[in-house]
Amino acid sequence: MSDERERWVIGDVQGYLDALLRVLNSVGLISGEGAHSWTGGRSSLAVLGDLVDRGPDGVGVIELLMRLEKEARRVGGRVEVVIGNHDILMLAACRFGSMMSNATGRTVMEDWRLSGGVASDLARLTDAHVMWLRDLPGMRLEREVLMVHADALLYCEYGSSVEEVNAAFAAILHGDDFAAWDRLLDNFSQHRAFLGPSGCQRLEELLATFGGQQLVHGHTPIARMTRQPPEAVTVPYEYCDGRCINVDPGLYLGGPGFAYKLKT
Ligand SMILES: [Mn+2]
Repeated sequence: MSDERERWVIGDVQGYLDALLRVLNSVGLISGEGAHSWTGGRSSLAVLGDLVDRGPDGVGVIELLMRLEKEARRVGGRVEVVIGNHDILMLAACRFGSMMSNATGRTVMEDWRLSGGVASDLARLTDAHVMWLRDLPGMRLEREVLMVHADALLYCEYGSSVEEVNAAFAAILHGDDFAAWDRLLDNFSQHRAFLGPSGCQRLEELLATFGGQQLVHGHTPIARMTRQPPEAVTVPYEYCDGRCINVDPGLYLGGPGFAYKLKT
């Protein structure tokens, strides 16, 4: 078991449990056949949301992370997950499936299916999975690294500190205000907020608001930003002078996946 304290980040898993297992194995955070237990010691793993949809085994991803979270905690390590729009959309499909979205004009269930919702995930979703998902924060800040799912400014609409945003997310995800769920999902349709002529300025404003010297995000496949072939994406995409780091491997586009070790 590793005794070093390393900090690892993994982007959008999207139901590709096999890829997640392969990547975690390759960096020594898990090992073993079948059981795949935590061997990361006191290291930490952050997973940046969109655990489900598109890939075949979203619930398998949730169950693995729930278990590794406990195993890591027992030995002084940590597994920390932030929530992504696909996770919220699956929860919404489970809870408000027949409601009509104001933003899309379709039922939530139709929106979820069109976004790659996997019927067997919804069928296997238990109360324990739902409770775990709706308690996930929207943002994390640790040792000058701000971690979120989306390269979007939506977080600013929910508060001006990490704690405020996470409390606002929790209030929505624990509540019955469908319009607030619908608005939250619609807000996640933004991508690429930190690219383009004012992108780095927007990044500086986000970091000034929430803290941190660096933002790590997923949500927009790296291949879509860099126009690389998806299967060639094996490292994060760093932009804004290394202050912004995209870790979305684009697994559903054919990316092999990777884990990123934070330098700090
Ligand atoms: Mn996303």
